[in-house]
Amino acid sequence: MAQVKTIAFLSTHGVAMPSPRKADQNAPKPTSPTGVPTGEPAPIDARAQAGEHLTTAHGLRLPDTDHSLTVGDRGPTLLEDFHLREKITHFDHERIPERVVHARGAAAHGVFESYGTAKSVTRAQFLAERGRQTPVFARFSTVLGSRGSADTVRDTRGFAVKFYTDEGTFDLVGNNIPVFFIQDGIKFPDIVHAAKPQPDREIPQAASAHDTFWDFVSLHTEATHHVMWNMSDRGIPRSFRTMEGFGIHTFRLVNDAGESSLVKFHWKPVAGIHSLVWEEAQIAAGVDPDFHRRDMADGIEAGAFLEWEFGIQVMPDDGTDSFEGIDLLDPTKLVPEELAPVQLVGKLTLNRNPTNYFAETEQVAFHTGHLVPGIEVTNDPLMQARLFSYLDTQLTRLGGPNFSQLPINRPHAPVNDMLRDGTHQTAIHTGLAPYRPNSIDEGEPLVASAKEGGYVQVPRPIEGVPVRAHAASFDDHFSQPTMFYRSLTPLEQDHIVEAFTFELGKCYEQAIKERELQVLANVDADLCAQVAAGLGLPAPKGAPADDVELSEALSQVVTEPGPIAGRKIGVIADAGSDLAGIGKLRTAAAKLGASVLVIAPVGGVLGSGNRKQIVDRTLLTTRSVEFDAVVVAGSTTPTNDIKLVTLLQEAFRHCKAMAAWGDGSAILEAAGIASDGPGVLVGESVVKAFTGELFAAMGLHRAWDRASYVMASAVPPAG
Ligand code: HDE
Repeated sequence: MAQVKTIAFLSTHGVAMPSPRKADQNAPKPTSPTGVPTGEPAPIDARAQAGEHLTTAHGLRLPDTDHSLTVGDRGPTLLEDFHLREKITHFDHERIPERVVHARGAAAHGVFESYGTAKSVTRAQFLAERGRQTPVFARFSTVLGSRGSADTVRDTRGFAVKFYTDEGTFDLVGNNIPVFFIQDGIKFPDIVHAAKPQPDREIPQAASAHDTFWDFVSLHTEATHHVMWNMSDRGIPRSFRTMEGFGIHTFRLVNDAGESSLVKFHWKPVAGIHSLVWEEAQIAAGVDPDFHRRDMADGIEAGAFLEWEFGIQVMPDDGTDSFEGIDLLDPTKLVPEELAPVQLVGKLTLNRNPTNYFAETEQVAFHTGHLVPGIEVTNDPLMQARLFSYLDTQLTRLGGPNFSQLPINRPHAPVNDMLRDGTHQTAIHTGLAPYRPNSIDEGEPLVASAKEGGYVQVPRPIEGVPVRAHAASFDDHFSQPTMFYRSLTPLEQDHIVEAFTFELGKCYEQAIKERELQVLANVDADLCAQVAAGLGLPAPKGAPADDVELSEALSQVVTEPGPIAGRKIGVIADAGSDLAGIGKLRTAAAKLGASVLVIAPVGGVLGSGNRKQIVDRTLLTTRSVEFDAVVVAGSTTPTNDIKLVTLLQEAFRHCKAMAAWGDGSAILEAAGIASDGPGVLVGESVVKAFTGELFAAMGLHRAWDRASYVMASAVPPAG
């Protein structure tokens, strides 16, 4: 609901009175700067929003904030205007440096509930104890773009989760792709410099389709596996709720008995894995750059929470750091689920939107070194470098070493750290002895043994001479990319071909295209031949592996309908439409957590009384990309508005569920969409069979029978 701004009320004497305080001006629940609840409200309001009058930052009441102090009403401004200078100075410093990578993000609060099934492998309480609930904050991001870039660009997505456990904060800072570009953290600046906009003109924004990216990855073949995932449908997710998440690195879990196992972490979306199609992603980037963050915020607001099951693949910690011939320390390799099934250990539900983007989403500080007893790292050289980086970057971004005192970063476990002073210190520490050993505080704070919850690493012998080298097993850059490509359905393979052809087609340097074709030749000859044909270049010969084991789990195409919570149905209607039918559709969809948005020629309200329908979108304010299904309501008057024809044709071309009831089918036909076409449903009226069929089609994500139309380069059906 739009908020009406009341500047001031007039008292009965016509004197301006302060407006009543709004609920969101109340102070947050009081906690100490280190996160410990302080019980009764603090005497001083922590949010500096106390009192009814506008003040300076130092509490001086202000008579006016709309006029600078000037000499006469047409004269120069006085330097003496301390209010003007304070207001502008604060404003000038409102921004902090954006993240070097993952700058564009959106986040939500939620809860993690443990199934207790990981107890045999870890002593981490938030995983081991069945039914235990842990508050979480999850931030999703793109990697390459700036803070203001579009959501639906082709890119890897960050999937970072902060668990505020009673034993300390655990951060799982992962991605939606299970492998990484590089095997050693020392190369991270290289890949990021190559992938970010080119330094001369700073273009392209948030895109890998440019020479420097392809220059680097074609020379640096360990990136091939990640690039294959990026060029697949995984690079353009439909929404955050339909992304898988991965911890990527191998972690070490340790149980109560001190036994350790090696694990890979997985987030399995309850809504299923679902992606955009490329043309849809491109259109959405223009018409709604906030596509993903809007989807998450709207869904949470509507009660369609985002859900994932948390899973682990468990491998023996037998000292070899490898499993079935796969080097577990190499972050460019995954472990196929057929070899080590994902065991589900808990559920994540995101159910609350942040209150303030800056205070929460922008200031949240993740760190791979935020670990809890029972979860340890391995010698993966990428992980090892991250352990340094994430603490270091916060010093610049958040301006000093006290960022753990910001509300979003405060641990929920009690903190007694003896860290003192520093920029932006907000705690008023008491006592005289922030040092150990001491006698003044009788030796406190005490250190904790493993039994008392102390973080004691499992013993692991390390020996060797310092070298700048990797194990020979790191040299296999191609067998898993080949496995990935060949494990997908032909449809998904087509999308990869198109993505490579698009990206390389945007490069200027011929030598770079040719070198990347050589890389593809070592992944799969057909893939290489098709991309080469699209580029108009000869296909080089390579030596792809011909004996790779395939992994069906890598495909995201489903044959059984999944849930449709959070999905959107666009209904084309006007004042004469069967409004009662729309109401029925809305009720049926709402039961499954999906929403109906009415699209009419002009805004306002259709009908009145019980049948009334509010117009959510007009043909001017929406495009088909916003919807998972498009339905034409019965008795809607046909129109030759080109925007409607475009909307219907795009929805058809993007393989969305489409339907019409009553004579609404004539409007589909007029747009060139046959009522008996693949994935097109027509019915007499909105009855259970009609909605059931529509929801099942949406649960399949796409009507892939129309797959040939998805290719942006293919021609849509003639009218
Ligand atoms: Fe990051 N990464 N990264 N990264 N990363 C950052 O930390 C870095 C890596 C990932 O929503 C930065 O707080 C280095 C792998 C996510 O706030 C920075 C290396 C994976 C996020 C940084 C890596 C990631 C970041 C930027 C190589 C997947 C967003 C601001 C050693 C497992 C977290 C910040 C959020 C953020 C550095 C490698 C994922 C600069 C040096 C591998 C999801 O510190």
